[in-house]
Amino acid sequence: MNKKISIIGVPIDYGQSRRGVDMGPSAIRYAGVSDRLEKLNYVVNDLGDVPVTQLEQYKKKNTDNLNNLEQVIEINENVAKTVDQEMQNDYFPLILGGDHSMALGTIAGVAKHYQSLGVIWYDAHGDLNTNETSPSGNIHGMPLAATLGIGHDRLINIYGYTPKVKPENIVVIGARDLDDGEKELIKKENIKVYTMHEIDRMGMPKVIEETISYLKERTDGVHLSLDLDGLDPSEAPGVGTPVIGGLSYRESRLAMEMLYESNIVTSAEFVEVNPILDEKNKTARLAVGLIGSLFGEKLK
Ligand code: HAR
Ligand code: MN
Ligand code: MN
Ligand code: MN
Repeated sequence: MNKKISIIGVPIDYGQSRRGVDMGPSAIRYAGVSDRLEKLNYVVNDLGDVPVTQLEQYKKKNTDNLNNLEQVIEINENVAKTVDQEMQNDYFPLILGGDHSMALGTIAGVAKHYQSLGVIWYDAHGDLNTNETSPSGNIHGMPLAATLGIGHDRLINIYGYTPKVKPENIVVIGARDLDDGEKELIKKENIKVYTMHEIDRMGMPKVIEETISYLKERTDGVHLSLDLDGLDPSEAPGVGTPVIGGLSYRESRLAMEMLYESNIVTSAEFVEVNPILDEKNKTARLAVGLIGSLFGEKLK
């Protein structure tokens, strides 16, 4: 693994409707992410946060069913540029969120650096809606579709190019709350999805083994996008859209450990940590535990 890491905070909450997720990057820093990585002998460069204007009177619906579109676009152009620059300087970008709409920017910045980027989407949700299929108009439910070039023009063209990722290069893990439009898109584009049903039947080790060999065959870099709501809310309560029946911390940690051993992950983001909804910063601490294991922390 690249021994130089840039931490980039994205305190965005415009992609959804719950207050407090903009404090996610602070909560993860407070839970000790830098120390944890320095103990593993990484050089850690915390760049602080990408600028996000906090308007308390926000929540603007637009006529295209895209809430807070202008803010989401502006912030993500900056995210893309920052991620791109850090990669040019040979740092591994570790991005902390913030709601999942930030993946529009992270993947825009990352994908330029590869011929065929792979994406692991670890999430209770597919985030495969478009403004036409979204039940909420919340952009955090749309970034994965947008990276495929599917959805509203403004969203798909962030950082000036589209598409960013091919549908066969995506693996979704942990899905258990998919909207009808998302299910149709999964079928149409033949996207590889391990729902909780498959994970229960196969077990996490097999799911991750398959994911690794599937992505190794077709990609030259892999971005991990981990939404903390992929975990079960009994363990990770600090998220805006909890869905019961999720992954345990242990399973998730094992997944990260196996990804570390495989050496395929080239960028990562940990998103949707909402300290206002959390219990004693538990969810941020879980995020830090998962980050530690992704970067090679051993239990003995
Ligand atoms: N699918 C629903 C929507 O589009 C809920 C999306 C919730 N998304 C996240 N990110 N928390 O995974 O509104
Ligand atoms: Mn705010
Ligand atoms: Mn998500
Ligand atoms: Mn989610």
